[in-house]
Amino acid sequence: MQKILLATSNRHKYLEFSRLLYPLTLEALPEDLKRLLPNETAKSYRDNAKLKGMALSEIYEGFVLADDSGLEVFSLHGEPGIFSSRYAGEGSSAQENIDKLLKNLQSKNITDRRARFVCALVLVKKKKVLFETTAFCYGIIADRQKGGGGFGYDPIFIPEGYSLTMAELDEKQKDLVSHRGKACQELKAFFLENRMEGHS
Ligand code: ITT
Repeated sequence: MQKILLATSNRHKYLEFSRLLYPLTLEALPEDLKRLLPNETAKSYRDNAKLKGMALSEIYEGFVLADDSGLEVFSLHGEPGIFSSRYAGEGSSAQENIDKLLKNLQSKNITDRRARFVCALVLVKKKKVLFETTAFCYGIIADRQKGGGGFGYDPIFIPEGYSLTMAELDEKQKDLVSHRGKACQELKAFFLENRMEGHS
């Protein structure tokens, strides 16, 4: 089976994708190639994922996998959305983003806390998109943050059917319900259906 280059600078995403796509082998983006990741200037998750996948496909012959993901709060008109990683400003930390979101909901007295995680996934080879999908994980925003697992907004997101935040679930539970987990199930099926190990 050929290796797949993962077009992300986010170590947490790399670790999640690696366990979700096992036994496919993922290659982390080497430090010196991270500068090739383009700015996310598109208006949709899908187009941002494509930007990342295509950019790395310029210099990598094999499969390139890219995703763009985010959290959407319905009562905030989909915020933080495609700006999830920089909600509190360029270079903001996960904690600063969480604080901004909770403060926003509180200051606007918002009681409808329904939200969803989104993951748009794109598989590219030789600058051609071979597969793409978008998957969701629905839930609500907790009143306060809890748990030390996961990353990003996990400490404030309670998936539908659970009373714990994503950061309180163990990895297996998160993978079963997460947006990224669902997108990866579809990608694995695509690899199987198309016997991609022989593809060149
Ligand atoms: P790359 O662009 O290099 O892949 P990134 O972290 O900026 O790294 P995204 O543009 O896809 O990746 O932004 C996703 C942000 O959405 C991420 O930084 C988190 O804030 C949030 N997010 C996405 N998936 C999440 C998850 O499973 N749990 C918690 N937060 C998540």
